[in-house]
Order: sequence, then C-alpha cells, then structure tokens
Amino acid sequence: MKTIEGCLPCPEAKIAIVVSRFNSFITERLLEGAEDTLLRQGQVNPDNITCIRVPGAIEIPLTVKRAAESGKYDAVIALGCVIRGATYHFEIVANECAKGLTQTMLGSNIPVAFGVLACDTIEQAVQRAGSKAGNKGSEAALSSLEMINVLNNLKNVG
Ligand code: INI
Repeated sequence: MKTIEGCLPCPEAKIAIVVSRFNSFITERLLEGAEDTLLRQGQVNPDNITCIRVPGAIEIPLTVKRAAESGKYDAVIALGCVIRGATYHFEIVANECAKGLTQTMLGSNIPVAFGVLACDTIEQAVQRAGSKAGNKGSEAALSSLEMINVLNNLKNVG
C-alpha cells in the first residue's frame, strides 16, 4: 500500500497570510501564532512570508483568491475574527467569509488554510488566540505546511 502524507518542514515555501484588522486585538495574536509556527516548525525563510492586511472578514476571500491566483505563493493562510454582536450582521459576515473561502479553496491550485474565528463571545475568541484553547492561527499554519508537502508528494508519486 502506498501512503501519501506530508511532514511539516517547508524551507523553500513562499506563504501569504491574509489577516483582517477588525478585532485586531485577536487577529494580531493569530498572526503571531501563524508566523511562529511557519518559522519554527516549517523552517520557512522569513523573507518568504508575506502578510496582507484587509479591513474585515468579508474582504478576506477576494484577497485570498487574488493571492492564490498570483502564482507567487505555495499556500495562503486566512486569519480573521468574527464576534457575535446584537444583530444578525455577525452571521452574514461569518457565513459569507466561510462560504467565500471554501469556494476559493476548491478553485485554487494551492492549499488555503482557514483560520477565521467565529465566536459568540470575546472570551471564546481570546481562548482561541493563544490561551486556553490554543492558537487557531498556529493551527492554520500547521495545516498549510502539511498540505504543501502532501500536494508535492502527490505530484511526485510514481
Ligand atoms: N468584520 C470582522 O472581521 N469581524 C466582525 O466581527 C465583523 N462584524 O461583526 O461586523 C466584521 N465586520 C466588517 C466586515 O467584515 C467588513 O469589513 C465591512 O462590512 C466593510 O466591507
């Protein structure tokens, strides 16, 4: 039986991180987690990591799509944070961002990692941005590293 799987080191990889400014007290922590993981676990060259900032979660999918289509990157990581407010707006932003990103992933030739939080409370977001529940930016970065190697190994299999 042949098994195709990916390890984490990607020393040659070029990676874009699209991060939204809305709820930046959370998204900056996700960005720190992602960068730390790319450098320490992925051994990615810091010069090959590009951060692209956008206003909010709604703007993430188009930007990820453009970055993926540019041919400049081996993976794109999407980072954002949507927190429930008093109105239905939260659901629109969270759902449209997720929908746009899943469409982009399927139409893309490279891995797109989903690190957009959708939380009921600020506390839940804090827990997922480097405290109790880990760092979802770091987890998204791990998945992008693994997927770069999975897709490379898939291409090279005899
Ligand atoms: N954008 C977010 O990233 N998170 C939110 O929680 C949020 N809420 O709740 O409003 C949010 N809204 C802004 C939206 O993403 C766009 O930037 C804005 O509508 C301009 O297009």
